[in-house]
Amino acid sequence: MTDNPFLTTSTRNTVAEFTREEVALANRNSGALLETLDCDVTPTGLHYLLNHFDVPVLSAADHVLEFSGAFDAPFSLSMAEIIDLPQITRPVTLECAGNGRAGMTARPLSMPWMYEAVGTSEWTGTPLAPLIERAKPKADVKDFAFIGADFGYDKGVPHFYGRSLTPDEIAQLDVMLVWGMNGAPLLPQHGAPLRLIVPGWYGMASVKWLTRIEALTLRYQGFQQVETYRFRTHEHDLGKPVTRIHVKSLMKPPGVPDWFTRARWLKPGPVTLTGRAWSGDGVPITKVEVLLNGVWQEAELSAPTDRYAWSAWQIEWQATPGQHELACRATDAEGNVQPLNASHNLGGFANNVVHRVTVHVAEPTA
Ligand SMILES: Nc1nc2c(c(=O)[nH]1)N[C@H]1C(S)=C(S)[C@@H](COP(=O)(O)O)O[C@H]1N2
Ligand SMILES: [Mo]
Repeated sequence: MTDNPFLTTSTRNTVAEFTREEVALANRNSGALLETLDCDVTPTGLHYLLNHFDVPVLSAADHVLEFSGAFDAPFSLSMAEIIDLPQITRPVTLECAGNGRAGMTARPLSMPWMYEAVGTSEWTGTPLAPLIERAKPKADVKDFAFIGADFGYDKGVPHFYGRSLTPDEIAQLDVMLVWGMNGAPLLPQHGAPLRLIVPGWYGMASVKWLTRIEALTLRYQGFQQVETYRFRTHEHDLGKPVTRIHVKSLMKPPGVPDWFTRARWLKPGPVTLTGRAWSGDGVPITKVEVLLNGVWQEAELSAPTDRYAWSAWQIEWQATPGQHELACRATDAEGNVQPLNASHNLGGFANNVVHRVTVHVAEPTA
């Protein structure tokens, strides 16, 4: 029994590292279970959640999407009219910009994600760009604001959750107006009855409970656009906006877990390590390396099911008795590689440090 490192209970008595507020946020905003990384499509109920305010439970029968502001031909659409528009379904990997925040030293206080704020769903809806065209934006339009039905306060500022995209961004990104997820209507927590999906960008742009698209002749100044989601190094730094997803990979934790620590127990012998890798803006993954016995080795990569969906990878490993630290890191077609150490910014955004998994390899004790 001396080789069972899971017998210790001392870590259960350590002082809580996280604040009450972080724990409460973590209870509201669940993450994906990493054991589902084998699935091309994350099972619907396991897709991560990030809801800033209270989830509005809206009625699809009464819901209206309004085009307002600097349009020459503004109009409104009911859900029945939206569902009648040309329909597309595509798998898109969505990741929260705050994913990895808890792994930063000098952890910013917000939703304390470790690795799990990512998932892939088959989103069904209609392309957004033709609808914007149909509303005829005036020549001097500089921004389109997307406003959700959820309202609350952040840093004392009351606001509806809202984000914007410029005309150039609308032209470049394959933005979808979405009402379906994995073959079923959107669930309330994922933005029912209507949301935006901005493929290739971090999740904050994919506004849920969408009620209004407003054309603006000045840049949108909403809280979620200008006050947060920026790479800031100090309080008075305006910072660059957070946009596209940074290259990343995750490993499905091999073996079985210890309930409390989640450390892994693995039998000696051959094991297939698997996981997923993705990057932003539809840039393909070109390489995934796995740290085995202290050496980075190239994994076998599968083609993704869609330009905006993650890629599966796998590699064989001969697990030898003892404690090992495994890690994976991805490279994309633009040469971006995951860093070995987390960088820091005030908001705790876009931490794409390599995923490390500690495994204990020994014969099972029962
Ligand atoms: N209206 C509204 N839209 C929103 C949010 C929100 O709080 N309110 N959260 C955003 C963030 S930060 C992310 S990461 C994604 C998460 O989408 P999901 O909960 O469906 O995974 O939704 C985005 N859209
Ligand atoms: Mo997010």
